[in-house]
Amino acid sequence: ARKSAGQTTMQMERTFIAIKPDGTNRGLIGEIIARFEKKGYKLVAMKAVKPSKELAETHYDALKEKPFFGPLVEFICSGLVIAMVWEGTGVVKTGRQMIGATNPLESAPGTIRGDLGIDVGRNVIHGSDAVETAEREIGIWFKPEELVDWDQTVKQWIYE
Ligand code: IDP
Repeated sequence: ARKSAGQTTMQMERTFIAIKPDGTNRGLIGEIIARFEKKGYKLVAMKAVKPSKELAETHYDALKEKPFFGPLVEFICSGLVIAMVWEGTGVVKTGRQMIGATNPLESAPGTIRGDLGIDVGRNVIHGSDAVETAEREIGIWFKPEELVDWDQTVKQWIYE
């Protein structure tokens, strides 16, 4: 937990963010990373992967009864995924707000999905929905030693 003036309850936390194969194919990697960077969040890990079926199925385990599970897993495994861990105050919830609603047609303009997508099955990006989910997903995609311990030296200009 981080304490600063006027901000005593928000947590320094981590979230798992992944740019899906539609996002990487469409050349949106830089645009998406830029949004998290400019916000002030700290990049803790990043890698380019073409996920195995096992990895995709484990990641989306909670959705295995859904009719779209098969196509979803196939889609995630179909190309390049940029897997990332971002850190900062409230990054799980704020990251979800920056990403927008699951269906891009219902995502507000200004959000990543609202600005960059149309179909729910091609919604460009994944972001963890809770702190516990984030911990689980980070553990699925990254080894502990892949999480980089570094000092974001501008933090005094981001946090009061
Ligand atoms: P989230 O990604 O916004 O957290 P979830 O409900 O966890 O949304 O669904 C995971 C992913 O499954 C979505 O991002 C989307 O790619 C896909 N998905 C969700 N609902 C549908 C659907 O009705 N049809 C096709 N794909 C879907």
